[in-house]
Amino acid sequence: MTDEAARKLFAGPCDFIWGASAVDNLPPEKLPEVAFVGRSNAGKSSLVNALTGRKTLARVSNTPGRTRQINFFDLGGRIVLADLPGYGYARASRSLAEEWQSLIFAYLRGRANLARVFVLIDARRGTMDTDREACTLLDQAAVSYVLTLTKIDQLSPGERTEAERALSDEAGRHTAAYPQIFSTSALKALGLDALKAHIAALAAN
Ligand SMILES: Nc1nc2c(ncn2[C@@H]2O[C@H](COP(=O)(O)OP(=O)(O)O)[C@@H](O)[C@H]2O)c(=O)[nH]1
Ligand SMILES: [Mg+2]
Repeated sequence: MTDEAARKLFAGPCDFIWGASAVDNLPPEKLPEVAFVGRSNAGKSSLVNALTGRKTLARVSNTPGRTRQINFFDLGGRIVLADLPGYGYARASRSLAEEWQSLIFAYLRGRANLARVFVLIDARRGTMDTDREACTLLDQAAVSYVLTLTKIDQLSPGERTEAERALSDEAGRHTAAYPQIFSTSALKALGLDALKAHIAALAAN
């Protein structure tokens, strides 16, 4: 898979195909699938939009926790992108366990066609306890994932180096995490080609 082929895949058609708010209502597992997970406001929807060159494909919200279902997008009939609800959104009455484990974790555990998960970390905040919990769940389910910094445009070069080093260290502490991390900005279109190449390599031919 060349970079050119990856660019072509992401420049082609990408369509919303399914929204699921319950784990018994997921789309057929016909194509390989990659999922974007992370805290509310981590930049999941923005990254999906930036990768596919669509401004409003995945809803970008200023209100944390607004995306309450799993949104599925078909990319060129070759791979499905899944934009998941954020797991950091917890009103006092609704614990992380409820929000995350009922839908997200059931999805992550049971999805046979799930080829890769991207765990998005807001570069300004770094890895938080809920991120580590999510990573541990993925470790236990043996679902392979890549830790991915978002919003790196918000950091100075020095801060960026430090954030990347810290996240690489974090990756080293998890059994199912890729040792290599990604570093991205949806706003400034940084680091997107590496992500596209990684996803394109998983796409069906
Ligand atoms: N500066 C900057 N802001 C971003 C970037 N990506 C997302 N945001 C902002 O972060 C907020 C949350 O983004 P969103 O994609 O809705 O996050 P989600 O809840 O994880 O889907 C929005 O206000 C976005 O405009 C980025 O690369 N750089
Ligand atoms: Mg979102």
